[in-house]
Amino acid sequence: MCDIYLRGPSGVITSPNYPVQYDNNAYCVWVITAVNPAKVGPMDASLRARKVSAVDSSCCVIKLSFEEFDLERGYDTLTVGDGGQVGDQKTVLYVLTGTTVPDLIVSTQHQMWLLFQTDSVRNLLGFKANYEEIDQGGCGDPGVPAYGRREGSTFRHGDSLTFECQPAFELKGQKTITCQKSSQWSSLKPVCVCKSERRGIP
Ligand SMILES: [Ca+2]
Repeated sequence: MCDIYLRGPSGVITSPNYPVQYDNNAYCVWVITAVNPAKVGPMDASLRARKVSAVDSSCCVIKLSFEEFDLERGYDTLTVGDGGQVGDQKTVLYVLTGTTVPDLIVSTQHQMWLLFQTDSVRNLLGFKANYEEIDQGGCGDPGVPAYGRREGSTFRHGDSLTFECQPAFELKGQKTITCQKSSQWSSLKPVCVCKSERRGIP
């Protein structure tokens, strides 16, 4: 009824009917597969050649981050697994239920599967999640703030990015963020706000 196969590099997954309540007796499957076989910079020509000649889908993993999560606790569940074998208990990463928005989930393989199951009574809003393929051992590109610039262009564990704003703007938030081992940035990227907004403040 809802078997959905998705490709990278990014996209959105929502429960059926979202943002309206999901149905009873739902059984929905998603499989996300990374498409980018060699996410390496132009400086790494030899690395690129090596990676392409290797198994071409082994480079990237899938990062899943939730925006909204609202399931009937204990009865309606979203199971997230590593790889493409939907329902394989050995590959289950998390069985999610309830109303707390889960933390970011990163697969270890180039595929991730999701299985949404509901029982025969009581429906809630469901969930909305974003997926993105990222280098294994990395956090993904957080982007550059509007009216700003960024130093650093690698997103692997331990890498840092430093942000700066154009002359008429000032930075709000963390100037430097670091990719943590959890594959999450230490902080959200900062924003650049117009300095004139602060005029009149002593
Ligand atoms: Ca239910």
